[in-house]
Amino acid sequence: MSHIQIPAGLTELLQGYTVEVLRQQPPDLVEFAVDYFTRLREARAEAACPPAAPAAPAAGLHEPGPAPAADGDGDGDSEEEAELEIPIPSRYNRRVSVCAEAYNPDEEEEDTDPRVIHPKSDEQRCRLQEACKDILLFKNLDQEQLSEVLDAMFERIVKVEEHVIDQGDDGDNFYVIERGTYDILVTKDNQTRSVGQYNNRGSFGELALMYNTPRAATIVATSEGSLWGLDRVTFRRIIVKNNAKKRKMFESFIESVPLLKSLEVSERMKIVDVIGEKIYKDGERIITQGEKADSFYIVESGEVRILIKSKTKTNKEGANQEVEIARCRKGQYFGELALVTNKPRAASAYAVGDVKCLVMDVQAFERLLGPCMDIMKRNISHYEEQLVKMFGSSLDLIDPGQ
Ligand code: 1OR
Ligand code: 1OR
Repeated sequence: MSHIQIPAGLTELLQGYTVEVLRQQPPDLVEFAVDYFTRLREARAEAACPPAAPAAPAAGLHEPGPAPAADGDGDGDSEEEAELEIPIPSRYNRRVSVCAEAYNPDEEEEDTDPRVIHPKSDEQRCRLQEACKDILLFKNLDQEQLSEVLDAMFERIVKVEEHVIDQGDDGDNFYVIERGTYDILVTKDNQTRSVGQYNNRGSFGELALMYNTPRAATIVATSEGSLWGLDRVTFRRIIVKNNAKKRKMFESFIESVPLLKSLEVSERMKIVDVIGEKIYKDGERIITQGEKADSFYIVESGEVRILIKSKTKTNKEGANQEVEIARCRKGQYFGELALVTNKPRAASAYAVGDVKCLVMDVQAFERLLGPCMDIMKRNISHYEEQLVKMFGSSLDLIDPGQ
């Protein structure tokens, strides 16, 4: 429609700069621009690799600064298609582009999809990797998908009382918490109540992006905080696409878990969407007695020992010893007690041989497992009976841990 020719790549170039300004809030915009574009040019010069092909030898794991090259292919012929090609001299030697436009999530050839890249310093990348290492939605990604997700994430600093998400809005980003505390508020029948909190870990904002629904809750910072955002397009392209694979992988297993039998099929599939698979080696501790709890586990394969510290059994040094109180096998669950009672972990859990568990965070546990709560509570009352049988009298005999 416009008669003015917008040079290919201009929009993305300015967008990249604007995003960095908004994130870093530099005091001097001109100074920052000089810095930003100089780094961009340097990185481009370094990354002289042939377009759209496996390229030069990989550089180090952390690549400094932004690295756009000119639209070397010369095929960015319309304004919409304009992409800023960025040869990333990265661990994957792939030529990528900064572009936040639509894609086909079913498209098989991921490698040709445009990629969103938010350049990061080494320091930022380290913090990002640390914040993402326990994010369940990232657990089943392969290394390349994970790298694409990390490249696309951007830092967002939040102030106390800032609304990160408002219930009812359209979904724009998914967020991983680096630090800070956040309240989860849900408004129903004109009444707003707090239904949970995030405390310096976890993630939120996946539901609107996964299911194309309005935001289901409001998330408000209750302290100063730092988040890593992932845009909707990248989220859908990678996480949602991966969920289709996850459904295939875990569907029949989830169908077979006795605890989940009372759920509708669609409810069980929602569980698959948000679970992550974690793998443990023989003897590895999965849960520590006395610690705060934020996850729930289902044994997918292998065996898990549940041990409790007894005050009546001590080792030579006089320290309380752990005694085995239960075993969990394929299809059984553990780690529900602390979530249901809102208390520290009552026992520790260890892998016997190699173990795979499906893991769910406490928010998903509360949101999706309500219909299974009666079964869990019944089993918890059995724990108490067992406890009396095993230890003769009361909970006083159990060392509460740290
Ligand atoms: P979203 O994209 O809908 C709000 O944006 C986010 O809050 C949501 O994704 C979840 O990531 C997160 N019900 C709905 N959303 C929740 C809940 C929740 N908790 C966290 N989120 N419930 C609370 C469970 C502790 C159920 C409330 C009835
Ligand atoms: P959690 O979140 O407290 C430890 O973390 C988990 O061990 C706990 O949830 C249960 O899922 C699991 N008493 C307490 N916790 C038990 C018990 C148990 N068995 C399994 N867990 N008893 C064993 C009953 C056979 C009674 C204590 C002797």
